[in-house]
Amino acid sequence: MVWDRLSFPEFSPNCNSLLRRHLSEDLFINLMEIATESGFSFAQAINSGIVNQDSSVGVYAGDAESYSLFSSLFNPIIEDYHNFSESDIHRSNFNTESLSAPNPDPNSQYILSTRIRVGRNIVDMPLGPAISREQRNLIESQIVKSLSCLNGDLSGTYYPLLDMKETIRNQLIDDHFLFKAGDRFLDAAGLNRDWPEGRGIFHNFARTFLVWVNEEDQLRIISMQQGGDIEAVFDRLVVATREIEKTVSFLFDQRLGYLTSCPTNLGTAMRASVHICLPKLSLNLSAFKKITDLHHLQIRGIHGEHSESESGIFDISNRRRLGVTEVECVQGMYDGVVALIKKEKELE
Ligand code: ADP
Ligand code: CIR
Repeated sequence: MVWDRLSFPEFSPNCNSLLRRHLSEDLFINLMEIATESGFSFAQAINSGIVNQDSSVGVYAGDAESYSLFSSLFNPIIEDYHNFSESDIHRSNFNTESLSAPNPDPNSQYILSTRIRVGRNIVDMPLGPAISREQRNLIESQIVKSLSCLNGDLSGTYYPLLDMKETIRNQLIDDHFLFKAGDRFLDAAGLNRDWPEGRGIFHNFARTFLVWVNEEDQLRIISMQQGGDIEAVFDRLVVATREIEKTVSFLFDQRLGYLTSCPTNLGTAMRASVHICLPKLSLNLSAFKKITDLHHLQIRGIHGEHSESESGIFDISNRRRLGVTEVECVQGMYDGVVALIKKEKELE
């Protein structure tokens, strides 16, 4: 899609993005020539959703200021995605004692693995779409220094993408540990500039604790393991995030919680997921969707966002991240997974 940035963008008839839903011509005219102090323009904020007409959302923030300067577009999108209105305030509960999620599948019949991640960005820095090469590299060294302070089960090694052999990189991606290269949604948002410099992955020996550096967000702090022990995965994430917070300050807004480059990740910036095998239920899409909708869950494919399911295996995670606490994100995912397993058993 070629777009001259000063005329109202064309949307294809089958484009269902939140950008298309909420961008009126009047709004476009009001914002089209505006940019934030770090130089991130409105055109950059909406470019991904115009270039990629199959976007579900279609906008990215370049810095904290994007959320206020472009609020006439961002607020309705945020409200639509998270059901979070302008008068709402984000709440946090990142305490392990508040979660009740005993393993719903102790024999690992259905749940292959559990993963919980949070996104974080560094205070007083632009977000990835507007960051300079120097700032990105500086952030990488700051994060690597902070991660080198971790002890015990969390201690590990940082592997910069620049030095990584392609075979190793591909294996890490196939094994669900590393982000993919060349994502076209991120590319159009300016998030792949200077690739692969400044990007990398830190992980402990067991690969149960990982940190992605300078992908869509500056940090993606990840806890994951085989099977369905959701409490253990959450506990590890809480401990690791608190440890990192001792040496790095994160971008946080009173109303919107942790600030992230994609508005779907605001608030907790948490995605709690299981890879779950539901061969019978997946043949009955309306029953499947009824349960996932009731529990505010998102269905993704086996290789993450914008990928397909394989062999009846799905990535099931909390959809909302803002206006709900961290514990509520995980508890909602847990309750939904319990319901999915119950239904699958009934169909067997
Ligand atoms: P994000 O979680 O940051 O939104 P993606 O949807 O792109 O990003 O997923 C990143 C990677 O994590 C993918 O390889 C995906 O398959 C993997 N993944 C997600 N959930 C799980 C899980 N429960 N178990 C194992 N791997 C997972
Ligand atoms: C889209 O609009 O489809 C992409 N920009 C992704 C939106 C949500 N996912 C994400 O932030 N990881």
